[in-house]
Amino acid sequence: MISLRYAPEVEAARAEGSPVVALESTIITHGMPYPQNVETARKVEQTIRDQGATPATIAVIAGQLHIGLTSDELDTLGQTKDVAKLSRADMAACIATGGTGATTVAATMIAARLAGIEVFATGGIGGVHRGAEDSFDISADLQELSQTAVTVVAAGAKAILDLPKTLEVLETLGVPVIAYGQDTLPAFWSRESDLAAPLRMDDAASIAKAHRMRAAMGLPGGQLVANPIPAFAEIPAATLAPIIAQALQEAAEQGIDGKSVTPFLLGRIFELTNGASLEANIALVLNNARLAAEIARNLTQIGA
Ligand code: PSU
Ligand code: MN
Repeated sequence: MISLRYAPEVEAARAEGSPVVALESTIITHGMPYPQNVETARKVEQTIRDQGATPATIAVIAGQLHIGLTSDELDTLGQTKDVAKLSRADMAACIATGGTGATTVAATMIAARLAGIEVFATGGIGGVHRGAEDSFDISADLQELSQTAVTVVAAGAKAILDLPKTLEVLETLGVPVIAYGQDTLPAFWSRESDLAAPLRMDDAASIAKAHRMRAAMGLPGGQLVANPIPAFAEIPAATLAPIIAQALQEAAEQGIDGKSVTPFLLGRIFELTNGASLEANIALVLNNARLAAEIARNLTQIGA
């Protein structure tokens, strides 16, 4: 059995059976610049505490799988250059060789399940990239949702991706995609896309019940909750479209591939929007943290 390194507050929450929400670390190391990354991570953690749950930010540090980071660990991770970006394929190798790495959605789900954490809040999941018919670039996050029983709260998939193809793959894999409080799929920086959401739920209690029902039916895999960005922080899709097109073109011209694609695109969109994309990203993560904490509280209320 792998030994997990619990942060003191997570250990305490486990001992008393109170709700815990997992958080990823790739958004800290590869998704946002320093120092906003660390500031945001702290705000996200505090939002979860304010909602009556305990945050557990997941990362591999010097070969140890951490479930919850201390303030110092968070600060160090947020400033360390060249941290590995870990997914299902490489997390075990990183731990085995004493490495340090940040966990993507897929890797965070795996760690959360090992730690008995049922809910996870993030910004956006990885998905099917545009041009995937040639590049085959489909995030391992989608497979993970079909295998690992964690409810993931995100703001939909980013508009840098191919949203219709992402939805198709999720449907093929049998992953429930639940829009929170609306009929259309949210599109990360924008509240709405022109795609109908496969499922809609209007309260955290229903999402928690559906999570339990999947387990009762012996269905593996998690749920994707797509929570629209708050209206005040939204960037209209039409404003972003040319910026995304430019970032995608630059990625193609510079031959960016593999794991570097998503961080490159996010970085360029940050620069091209003069930081507005980051403000939006921060607002939606905080919003997702609130909903995830509410779902975690409901799961605790229902019981195992
Ligand atoms: N969404 C964000 N910021 C991020 C990511 C997603 O707003 O940093 C990260 C997540 O960790 C996600 C990963 O799991 O990007 C997907 O990477 P890829 O497309 O290489 O699978
Ligand atoms: Mn990829």
